[in-house]
Amino acid sequence: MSSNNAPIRKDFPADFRWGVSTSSFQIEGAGQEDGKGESIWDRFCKQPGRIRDGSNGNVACDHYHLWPQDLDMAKGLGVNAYRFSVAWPRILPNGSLGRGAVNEAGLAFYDRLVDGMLERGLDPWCTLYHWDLPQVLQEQGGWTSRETVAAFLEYTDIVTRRLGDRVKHWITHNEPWCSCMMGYWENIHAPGGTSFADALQANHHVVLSHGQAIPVIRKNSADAKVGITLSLHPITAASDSAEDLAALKRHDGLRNRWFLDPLFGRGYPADTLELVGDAAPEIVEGDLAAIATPTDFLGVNYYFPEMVKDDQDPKTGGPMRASLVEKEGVERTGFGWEVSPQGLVDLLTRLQRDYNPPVIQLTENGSTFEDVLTPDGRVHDKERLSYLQRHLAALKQAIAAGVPVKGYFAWSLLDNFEWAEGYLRRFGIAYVDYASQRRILKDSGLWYGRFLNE
Ligand code: IFM
Repeated sequence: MSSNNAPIRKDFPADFRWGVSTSSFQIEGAGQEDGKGESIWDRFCKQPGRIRDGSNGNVACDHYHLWPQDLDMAKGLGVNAYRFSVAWPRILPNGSLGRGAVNEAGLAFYDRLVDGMLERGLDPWCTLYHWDLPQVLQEQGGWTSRETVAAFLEYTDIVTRRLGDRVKHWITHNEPWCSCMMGYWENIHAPGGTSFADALQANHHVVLSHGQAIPVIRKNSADAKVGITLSLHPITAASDSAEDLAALKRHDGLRNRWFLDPLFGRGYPADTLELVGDAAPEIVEGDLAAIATPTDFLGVNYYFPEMVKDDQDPKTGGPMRASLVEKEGVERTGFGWEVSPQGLVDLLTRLQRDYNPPVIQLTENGSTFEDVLTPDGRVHDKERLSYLQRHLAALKQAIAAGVPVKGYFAWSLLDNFEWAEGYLRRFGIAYVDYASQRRILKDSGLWYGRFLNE
């Protein structure tokens, strides 16, 4: 899309939220500072071969110290909302009160950060869990243990008591698929496991902790809006054959419905439960009702669509007996993810049709490409710019079709620690020169700023 037919801000409702999205472990650094405890990602990074470039989050973007300039940059862009997450091990280095005291210095950091946002006219959107579980809790099973739910509620109570007067948007969890499936089953993320049953049990506890945290947040943060963020994918079948269409339904069951159905009060999808068999999570009476506690919004992170075909070989087809098909000739990001603005329209309209959430917030959307800092001191990231423009055009289309999307948060403000990929992937609309910690708005960031200030 040329910038001539790029969307303009006035195409969107006047009260639309425009934001940037970040997370604690990916940008903060200060890995051992001010009493912070070890997280599962600190531990994971120490295991040889886990992180592609052998890096860790010890320094990252040094946002722990450079946050004033990062917030200045966000303000300069013209966003009115800023999404960040709290690092649990900064608040409870020992995971829970039973094991040790609250770390005042950790709370004080988020006090400063939130005050800094408010001073700059940025509405703070706080994610409570963006994957950095205290390592001590992992030692008792991490999210596979029901005790971690209790610890999360304690942590939520502490954070929302402290920040709840100023933070009015809370996201309990970011992308349970990634923290549970990629962490406990696919062996890609911390803590690094290979058990499907563990992943499903961990996920059950994650969504249970979400539901049980909602009243705690509401108690401590008057008039707060509370939600959860899921990574969701529009899925198509490789052909119209009955087999591939059935594979689509099975894959969608685990990828999307497994999360959406219980949150929207339908329990786990029966067809998927049957397929997971003995790996199904242990569910205690009352859990499903807690998980379905009404929220104010559904947070959606959209990156790419998927195509699947029938595959009855358990080695390649997995428990859903479906495998991914690489589409040929499609545009892809540096990660190899398909670029599909239409996928965003398809996903959002499907969510509205099948689940009818009161409000959807697009809490992440972005892309990684090989960025080059050129001699003119700029990063001419024309692919990311085009990605951003076309996804905003798609968003406009979805809103026109009646989907209640009320906010868009670009992932991410800064290049950062991209989990198992280390610093090899740059998602920022601002380039980070890690050696000097200089930030340089890329062309995509400069355009986002112009778009917001039009
Ligand atoms: O960097 C991640 C983020 O932490 C969660 N959502 C997807 C992003 C890109 O992979």
